[in-house]
Amino acid sequence: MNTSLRWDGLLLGASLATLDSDNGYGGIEDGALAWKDGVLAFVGPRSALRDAPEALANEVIALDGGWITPGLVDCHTHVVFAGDRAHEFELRLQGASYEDIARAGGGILSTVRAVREASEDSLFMQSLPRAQALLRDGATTLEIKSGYGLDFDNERKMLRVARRLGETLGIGVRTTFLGAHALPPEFAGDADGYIDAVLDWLPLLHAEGLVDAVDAFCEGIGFTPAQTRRVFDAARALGIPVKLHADQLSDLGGAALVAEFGGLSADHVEYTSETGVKAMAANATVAVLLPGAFHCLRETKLPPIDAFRTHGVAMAVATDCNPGTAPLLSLRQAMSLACTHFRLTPEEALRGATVHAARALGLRDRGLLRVGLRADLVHWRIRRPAELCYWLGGELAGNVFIAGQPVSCQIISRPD
Ligand code: DI6
Ligand code: FE
Repeated sequence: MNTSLRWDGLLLGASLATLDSDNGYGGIEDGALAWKDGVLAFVGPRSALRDAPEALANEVIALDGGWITPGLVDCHTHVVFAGDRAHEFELRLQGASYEDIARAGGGILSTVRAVREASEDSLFMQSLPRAQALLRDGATTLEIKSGYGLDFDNERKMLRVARRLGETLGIGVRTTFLGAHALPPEFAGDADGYIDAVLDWLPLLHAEGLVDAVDAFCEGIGFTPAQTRRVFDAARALGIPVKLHADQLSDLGGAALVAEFGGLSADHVEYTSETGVKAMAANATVAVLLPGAFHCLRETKLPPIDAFRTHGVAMAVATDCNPGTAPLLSLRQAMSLACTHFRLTPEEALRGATVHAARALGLRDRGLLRVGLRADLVHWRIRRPAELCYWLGGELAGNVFIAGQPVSCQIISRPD
């Protein structure tokens, strides 16, 4: 065959969990998977190949067992931040609550101070190892939020660092503007005035290509539903999709609110009511489960998993990687926690970190192994897919490809 017509790469010798079925893993034993120009060109059993592998592809990679899944999609992270909050972890162990610490000026605002002090390069260098850790455990697409700058320059700095992480590592990055995350000290007592400022920044950041979606923290210690609605109205006017930190610590009706705006996702959703679940179902809003935050805060209120199942709300699983409530550097670990705490099946957890996570970001070109979609994939050294959720820690990911390119997970110690 003319070499220019041949596939760029062909993987053989592993089973495939395509997830390209309504239920089950979409499993294919002794599979073959090929791509050209970064896009999947063949997904099926090896026996269906029409010619000898070497005749079909410029590069043939023979694997020795294991499973190939779509690249994982971490659809909710705050991976760009400076400093850490290990001290708050110790305070919580002594009995302080997350809200107590936030009200005393710690919490999100202590990370805001650290981010404002950090140069853009320093913020990048502090965030890079975290993004690399997520990638090493199979996440080929990351959503990254702002929300620790809380002024124009520092929100912009965070979003620029998020973009730079994507360019440096070759991973897919979707940026989310979370200006309405907490009230900065310069606006103390004037949350509505702060929302005015957020609404001024949004079009400017969007014009710079830094905003793929808009989020807010709708909570007693965050912003009210009325303030959230103002942010969403502004996003809608600019044609930017919305998502929401909804019903994490109390039920303010956040899930129904974001669903009303046709939002991509309602995230956390521990306190979401049946009304909220129905509104999400009616608007195809994905429930993003964040069991890392649930675990670290030792929460007991479970998200309404059965209601999500009954009403057909797609459930995604993400790390929420952040310095306060979820210092979690593995999406696989989040999948495991989703099984243990929320009783997801390992299959639901894998769908949650692939197909449904892609939907929570509005991405239709990834999340499944299907001809025509991006060749984002991970080869795992496992005997069965449930092992992805079964092992706590460890290094299960072997080869990782993003758009058909092999990914190097080497630690980068300097920028560029
Ligand atoms: N909910 C969360 O889980 C993160 N933000 C939010 O609104 C936590 C952010 C933090 O504590 O730094
Ligand atoms: Fe979050």
